[in-house]
Amino acid sequence: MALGATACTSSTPEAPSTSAGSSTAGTSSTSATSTAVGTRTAVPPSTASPTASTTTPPKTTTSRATPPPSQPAGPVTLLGGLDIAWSVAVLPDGSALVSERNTGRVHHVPKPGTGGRSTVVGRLPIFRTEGEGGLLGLAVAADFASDPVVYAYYTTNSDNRIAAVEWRDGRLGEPEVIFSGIPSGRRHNGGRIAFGPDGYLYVGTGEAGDTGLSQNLDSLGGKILRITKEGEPAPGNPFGGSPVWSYGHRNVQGLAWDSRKRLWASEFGQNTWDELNLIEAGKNYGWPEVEGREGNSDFVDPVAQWPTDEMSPSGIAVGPDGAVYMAALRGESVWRVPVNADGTAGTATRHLNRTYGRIRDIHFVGNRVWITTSNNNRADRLVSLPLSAVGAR
Ligand SMILES: [Ca+2]
Repeated sequence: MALGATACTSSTPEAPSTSAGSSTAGTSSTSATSTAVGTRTAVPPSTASPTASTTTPPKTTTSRATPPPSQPAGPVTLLGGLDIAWSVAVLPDGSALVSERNTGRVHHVPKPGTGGRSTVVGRLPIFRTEGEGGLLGLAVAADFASDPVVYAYYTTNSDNRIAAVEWRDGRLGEPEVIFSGIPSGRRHNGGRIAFGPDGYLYVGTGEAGDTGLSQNLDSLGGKILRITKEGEPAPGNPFGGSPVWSYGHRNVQGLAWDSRKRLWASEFGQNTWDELNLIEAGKNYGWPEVEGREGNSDFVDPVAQWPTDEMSPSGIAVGPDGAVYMAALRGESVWRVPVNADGTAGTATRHLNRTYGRIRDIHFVGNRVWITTSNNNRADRLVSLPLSAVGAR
């Protein structure tokens, strides 16, 4: 009975509306914390994690050593009870904002260990229907401390758009739309936004189910865009005064830069291959002409690819070890992908397999890794894990 009504995109449903079987999977490893629905759920799961016992070496020397602050070694649910935890933006003070796709709410999560409690600090005016739209990406620029503005990507009844929202006195102000007209649909709304090392805002969009948009340079759909904080095409973009940075994408929900300032992007495939791409200005990544590696010189092949049932990638992050980490929805995992100076990838490894259900976003924060889940039924959460949980070093 699943998905019978929509013919065009069969096997990689990004929306978890039919994932009833997985909706309880996310409670397996930290079930002790998941009952504390709502906001403040930082319960130390002292016995919940198999990794916890390896991180505290025995002290056999002097007794004057001061123990480290009470940062639990294992998984910690920082925020629970969410209805699709789509995106995390970490603020300079170590606190974070979390977007809740299906409600439009933005939650503020205090820096772990400070004892504060999470609060709802704003709500974007989304138009929510069945499907993948809603409040999607959040981003803050590197100069947030002096210019405290939060950028949010969300779906209305006519488009996807980006608003700048002032952050003042611990609240979000009124959203000011800076960029609009990104195609929207039941599926393939893109939605990841992130500031690059050049200070410009990069935007991953989707073709909204109209595959012809991806190769059309006059459409904002199926692209990675690069714009200023004011929503103008960034200077130096490859197509004159266009915001388009790269094209031939199907649905981009992951953007991250490595230490060489290279941009990596995840991409949902249709029936065969999900992709990790190394993005260069003006290049064509193939959709819908090709999916995965084709060796066609008209298009840029992905650096790595996976069968769609193992991956369906949303957020990505570069770890402290320089590898690219990909949050997998359908694959219900985090994939670690070592990447090389020449732009090739080593052997990918799979972590957290079916531990938390569908994983939407990933960030490295201090010496921890944070993930969000995307299982519906108000069971979604932000979880902090030790680096070892995803194979990071
Ligand atoms: Ca491609």
